[in-house]
Amino acid sequence: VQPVGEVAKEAEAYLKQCYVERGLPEVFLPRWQEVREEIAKTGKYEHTLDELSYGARLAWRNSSRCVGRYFWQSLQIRDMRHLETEEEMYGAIVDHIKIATNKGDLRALMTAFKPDGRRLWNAQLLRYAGYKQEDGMVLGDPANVEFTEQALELGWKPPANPTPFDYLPLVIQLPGKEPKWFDIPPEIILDVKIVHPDYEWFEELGLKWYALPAVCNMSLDLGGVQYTCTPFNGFYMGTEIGGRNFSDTYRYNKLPAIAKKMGLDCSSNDTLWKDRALIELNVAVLHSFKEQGVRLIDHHSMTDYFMEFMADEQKCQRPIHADWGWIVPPISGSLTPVYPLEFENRILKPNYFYMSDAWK
Ligand code: HEM
Ligand code: NRG
Repeated sequence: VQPVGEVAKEAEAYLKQCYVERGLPEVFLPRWQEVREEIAKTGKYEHTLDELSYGARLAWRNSSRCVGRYFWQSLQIRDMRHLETEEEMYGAIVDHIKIATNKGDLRALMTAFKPDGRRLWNAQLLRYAGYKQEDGMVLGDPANVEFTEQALELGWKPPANPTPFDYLPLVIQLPGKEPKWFDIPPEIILDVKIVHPDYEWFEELGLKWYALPAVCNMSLDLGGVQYTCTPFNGFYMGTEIGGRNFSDTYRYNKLPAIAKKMGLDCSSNDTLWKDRALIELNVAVLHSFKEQGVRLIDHHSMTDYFMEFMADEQKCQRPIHADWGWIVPPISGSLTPVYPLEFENRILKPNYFYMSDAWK
């Protein structure tokens, strides 16, 4: 809980930006008057839906690690601040998944729940379980081992025959209460089988990935209010899946298997077998999403858009803040126009911030 003076300061700064930036300066003073009185009386205040919506978009625009910010104005917000129970929230999240997935024509969406400290324990709405096995190996996604263990402790039961791609349950926790878990109805989840345009053997790797990247472990810090439960999504850039999730040695680690199938000489680094396998894996990801009618973007197009985002911001005389190591894609970085740029990485508010794991 922040001191009242802090809340008031942040509220004033945000409301000013919210109204002045949109050419409504005359709204600012009366609104700020009202909010100031509310904060003096109760220590807090509520955003209008318009303030919440614009704030969520600004927080995206300020996310210096996000290369997708060209689309910041397209974010839609569902106001679910009136919901109380875990069951109601579960229903709203199921709706979020359906609306955002939109049968493959993904749309950028956020669902905002009451900012009272409630949490989703998940890192994303959709993610695959990671089961630590007796030999120390992991079945599934090693990134989710800890969360999977938490879900098991809460009584979630994995399928009778665990696979590398079992969807984890949603874990919802209200302030001061025990968390509750809920299985996501499989029929609302859209996923994409990974095949290669030229290599028929590729599908024997048995890879698939979900369409909807929906982050839900970050807090929207807006005008002195912490929205700790605001799942948001856009759509994937192909390299997130092909350049990291499937290829990192500490994730699905698929490059050795792909290189072997390609018949590459893996005995030495300088045959570039990893690099060649990595490219074909990324070709397969882009091809599969496109063929199965699911929106995603390649890293060349996305970084071109990022240059346009920078130009748009310059036109509005706003500084651009970015985190180079996150903006440059994890493959073929030097082929993209962002590679030679230098950025200042300042963290403006509103923004999305990491929270500590809810179970710690
Ligand atoms: C990070 C792309 C939409 C906020 C990222 C990353 C990529 C990306 C590639 C780096 C992820 C990583 O390396 O793990 C996109 C694309 C979008 C999109 C293609 C499509 C519209 C959004 C939306 C929001 C958002 C809708 C919020 C409203 C963020 C934030 C990060 C991020 C906060 C940093 C996450 C972290 O620090 O872990 N984005 N994004 N993005 N994006 Fe976006
Ligand atoms: N790299 C993560 C997802 C992080 C966010 N990426 C987005 N966000 N595209 C992964 O699952 O691979 N988004 O809101 O669209």
